[in-house]
Amino acid sequence: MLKIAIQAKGRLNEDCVGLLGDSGITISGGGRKLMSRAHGFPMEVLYLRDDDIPMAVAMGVADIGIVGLNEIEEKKTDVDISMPLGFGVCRLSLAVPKNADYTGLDWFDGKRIATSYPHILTEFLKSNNIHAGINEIAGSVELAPAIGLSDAIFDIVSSGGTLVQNGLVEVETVLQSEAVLICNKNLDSDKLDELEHLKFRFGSIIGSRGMKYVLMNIPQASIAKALEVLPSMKSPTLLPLAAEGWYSLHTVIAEAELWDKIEQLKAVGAEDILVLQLENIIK
Ligand code: PRT
Ligand code: ZN
Repeated sequence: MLKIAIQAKGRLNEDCVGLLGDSGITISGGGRKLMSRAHGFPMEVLYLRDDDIPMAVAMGVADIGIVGLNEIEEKKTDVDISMPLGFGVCRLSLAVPKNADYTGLDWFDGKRIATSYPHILTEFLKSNNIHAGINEIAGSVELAPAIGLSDAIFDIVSSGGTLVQNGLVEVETVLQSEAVLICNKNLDSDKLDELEHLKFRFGSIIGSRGMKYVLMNIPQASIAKALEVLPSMKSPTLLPLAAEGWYSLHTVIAEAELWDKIEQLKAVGAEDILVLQLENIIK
């Protein structure tokens, strides 16, 4: 039976539990226990701090885990990355005080940079031939320049709000990160098989996120024009209506382009357009 390590509490916990839940896998007890049994899939869930998940998976304490790519890159743990999961999206960036006369990477030469990600930063500085001091601190990195602990910071940025609040500006992005599914490198064939089943469920859920199922009535004469507008997995479904010369057209549209497409479809003659929540795309 697979054992999955997820963050006990923190930013990734809710999305992990959400992804499992959408995949038909519920867990009882939540983060209050160290371990619990999943329902809907033969799996045990281990709740850990995110920092400990890469090592736990590398050592086989857990077979698989969900953690930010930033943690994997920092710890250089020997695990396989199975799939990106589309949540926990952030970046690791260098930021300087907003009044600094930043001219380019050379600015960092001889400066001190505070971070919780010393290994990623060391590699980046080395590959760019920059000689800067690194102050490793565990938390509240963004406060370091204001209290004189460093000249700049290297930290996780998501909306950028924290940098603005602390009078800092992002000047270089070093790593794009998101939550990833990781696995131990020596899983036996039974566990690899179970992992494939799990990845299939995750893939269906992730692929359907942000997609809408759209139905509309359309006169036969407009179908060719509508098909030019529509993206679709293969080709949209067309069903004849009882009314002569009319069809019901069904398709899937990404949320980001939904209103654009709807306007174009209306312009070519589509009517009675229904937009439905899409739960799952199983390919
Ligand atoms: O207790 P535990 O050790 O498990 O958790 P933690 O406190 O170490 O980590 P946690 O829960 O804060 O973050 C877990 C993971 O979420 C990180 O490793 C990233 O992969 C991911 N993630 C996504 C983020 C953010 N977005 C994020 N915005 N992690 C941290 N932040 C912090 C960042 O450090 C900074 O202080 O949010 C602030 C910046 O946010 P913005 O939106 O103001 O730019
Ligand atoms: Zn942590």
